[in-house]
Amino acid sequence: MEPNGAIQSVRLSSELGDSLPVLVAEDNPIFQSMLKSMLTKWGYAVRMAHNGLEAWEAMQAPDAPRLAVLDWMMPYMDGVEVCRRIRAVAREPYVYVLLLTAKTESADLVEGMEAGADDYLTKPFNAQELRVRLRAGRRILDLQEQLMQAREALRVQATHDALTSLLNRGRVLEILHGEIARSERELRPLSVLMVDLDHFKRINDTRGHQAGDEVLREASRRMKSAMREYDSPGRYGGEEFLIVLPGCAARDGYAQAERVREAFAREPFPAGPEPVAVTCSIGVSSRDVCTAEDADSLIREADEALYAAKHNGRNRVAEFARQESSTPNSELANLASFSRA
Ligand code: GH3
Ligand code: MG
Ligand code: MG
Ligand code: MG
Repeated sequence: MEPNGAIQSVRLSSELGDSLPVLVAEDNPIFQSMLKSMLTKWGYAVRMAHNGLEAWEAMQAPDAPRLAVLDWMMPYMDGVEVCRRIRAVAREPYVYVLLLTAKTESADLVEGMEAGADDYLTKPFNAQELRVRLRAGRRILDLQEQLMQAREALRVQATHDALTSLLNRGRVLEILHGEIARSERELRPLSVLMVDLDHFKRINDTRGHQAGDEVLREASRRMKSAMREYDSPGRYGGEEFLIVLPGCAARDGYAQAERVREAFAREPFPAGPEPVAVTCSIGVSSRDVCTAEDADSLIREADEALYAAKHNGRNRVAEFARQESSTPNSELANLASFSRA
């Protein structure tokens, strides 16, 4: 299942108070203790690396600091090389790198900046200058985080349905195509469910559109909680949902559909002042192994099975039974409809 509509918020460095972690890489013990005491006094959470290799290892950790102060000359690996490696992996969120250097030749500085350093300071440096430059770095990190949040919000908007927070039609179809390709490649089965609420129009007509929306949201919650983590339920149309079940052959697909049907029928839905009984009908189609062109036929078969479930009285699951020798007119006869209601 994809992350749902909830947008994960990234904390801005300014919101972390003064406890922003910073990696300090420095081989000279005098500079080590000086940097540590200054940065700690300014409120940073200092992680000290004593050479370039230690620094690079620290920066590969999943919780690596996003602010790094790297001495240029260090044993095993110099600061410029650490910086180059940080940029090469292009991790997100961005790491802001400040180089400390005793070198003053401008050619050297060009090398450092070209390796991807954001800023540099020549030793011996003025403490207040280091302080404000680190603050400038934090501002860049904050801007980058805000950008990432905005991008993530857009991604969620583009792939999710605003009412139910389920995947939208475009995204669930994309996932279906992806899972068909995977089924073909890994010789794994795949099932697809088409779920349609029964007599939903009546709920709108008797309870009003808002209550109808509330039912759709609750329906989505119940579907999700009846799913496994890697299943993908999506809103296909108004009160129709397409669910992609990777690794499920016909029998498992059917069982999964039954779980959804039961999750609806088990207890009434909240819908305004009075709860309302809501049921759904589900069509199932499956492949033991897919071929590339199966997307349309899987959906068409699930649709036809759904039609049979409606036709046979609703609140039931029907699976499309494929027969190799079926004639065009016998498709409905091929629909095995089972009632568990
Ligand atoms: P059946 O059992 O045959 O499926 O009957 P039905 O009433 O569910 O089917 P029908 O297609 O006649 O009606 C579907 C209704 O779903 C009509 C439409 O107004 C309603 N609907 C579609 N999208 C939304 C929505 O976002 N919110 C609400 N409240 N209603 C919606
Ligand atoms: Mg050094
Ligand atoms: Mg309906
Ligand atoms: Mg419908």
